[in-house]
Amino acid sequence: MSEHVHIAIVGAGFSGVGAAIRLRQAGINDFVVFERGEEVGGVWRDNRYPGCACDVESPLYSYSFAPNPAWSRMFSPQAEILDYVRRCAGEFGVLPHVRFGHTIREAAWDPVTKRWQLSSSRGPFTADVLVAGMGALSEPWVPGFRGIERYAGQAFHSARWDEDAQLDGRRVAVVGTGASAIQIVPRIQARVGHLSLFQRTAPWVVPRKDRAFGPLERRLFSSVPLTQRLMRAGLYVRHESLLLGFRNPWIMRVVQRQALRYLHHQIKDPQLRERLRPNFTFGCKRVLLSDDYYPALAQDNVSLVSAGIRELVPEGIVDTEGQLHELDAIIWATGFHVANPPFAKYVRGRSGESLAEVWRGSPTAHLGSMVAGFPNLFLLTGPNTGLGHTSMLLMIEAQLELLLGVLGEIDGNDTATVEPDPGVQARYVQQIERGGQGTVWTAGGCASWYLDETGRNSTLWPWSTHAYMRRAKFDRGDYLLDA
Ligand code: N01
Repeated sequence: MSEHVHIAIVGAGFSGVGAAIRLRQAGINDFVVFERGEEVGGVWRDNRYPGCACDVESPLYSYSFAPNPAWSRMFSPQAEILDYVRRCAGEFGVLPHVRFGHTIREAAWDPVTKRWQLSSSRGPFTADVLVAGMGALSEPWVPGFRGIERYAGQAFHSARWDEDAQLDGRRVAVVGTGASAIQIVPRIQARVGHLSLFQRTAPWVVPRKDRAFGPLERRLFSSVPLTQRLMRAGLYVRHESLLLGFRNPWIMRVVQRQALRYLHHQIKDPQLRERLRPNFTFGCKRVLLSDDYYPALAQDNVSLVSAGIRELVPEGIVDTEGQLHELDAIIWATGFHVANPPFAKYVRGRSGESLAEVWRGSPTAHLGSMVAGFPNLFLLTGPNTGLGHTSMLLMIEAQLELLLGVLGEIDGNDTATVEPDPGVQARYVQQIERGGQGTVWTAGGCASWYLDETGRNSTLWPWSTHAYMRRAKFDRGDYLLDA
């Protein structure tokens, strides 16, 4: 016998916890949150590498309905963000709804009962509505290098940091130079014996301009909440104004000059500087914020390896120039399965096809949230809801309002199923496609994880978050409704 729940939310990260909070605030309590881990927090629970912090300012990287006057810094560290999600889950009454240690392995729509059949690691469930809050950056990805299984030393992914790893005084490689790597490198450089940083593409790096919030400021945030709301509004406007450059790459040339000056200022060795000089337009890949990345690379115990990786051998990594880098540990800072999320393989719609089969490597969804042929499935942080310029929490909250609209239709009008009209979805996807043309993400001359295997941007929302908030409203006429 399957246990039936009205709404099944999968994942207790920022989006899943946010969904649970908004449901409770709307008076909906018939829901369960399935979480594979043993605590809430999603990526902020899983990413525990040294230096892990948010690269969006905390007053903006937080729920609008739960300001946190206690943030210690502008860019808070991972532990504080995790603590914030935990506290929100507790204070808003979400925890009693969470089933920890429940991994959803399959979800199939049953057209006869009009329910989702869920197979979990702890037994079967059925649900009227399935809300996927698994996140876009939750499945670590390690390239399948030749010989990877033969390597005899320690190796782990940045998002699965090995607390017992012996790094002090050892020969360590970091592979990758994305947002994770540039936070890790400065924190381990002084501890390790030698650090080899494998760089395939030099990223754009700009100063982080972090600062602590003093006790006075924090007291002001808690006694006059308007002050923190004003700060959030200011940050919101500043980030949205960056969009002008992302949408008009020529503007980025000005910013590029500043970033190159920063590189010049921090790296004195002209040869190293040249190898750290990016060869694509600023903003095409995620811009990295760091004050200590370049200085760490200039230290004597660091080598920047810009040759590719040919294979792994028991002793270490052999690069494409044939040089063997002997290693005690490898840290894969190589990113995540984004356009091909593993969950897409196990969510099956009305025809029995999985999302992966329908998407064929290029995900699409109406308003980034619902997919034709997959009734009552709602994807949080779905296709084209990602951002390259501001806080994801803004998109998540806008999606949650849309979710409440869908649930209002189901619960208020005795509608059994809601799914987007395929024609409406196709037109929406075309608009997104057109909106992305000419932006730095598609025209900036880089290969980023924003683009899928077909070269399409299936990840980012190409306009302002305000435009998405306006757009993501439930409009009955756009959906096929079934009683
Ligand atoms: O992963 P990435 P990440 N050989 O995919 C390299 C968020 N985040 O974990 O640039 C050699 O960005 C790859 O090289 P290239 C944030 O949204 C946020 O760092 O493709 N190298 C790249 O350098 C971010 O964007 C925070 O040429 C290979 C790196 O691995 C997202 O997570 C902090 C390779 C992967 O970079 C992912 O960041 C951290 C190969 N075969 C992360 N394959 C915050 O502060 C890949 N690489 C909020």
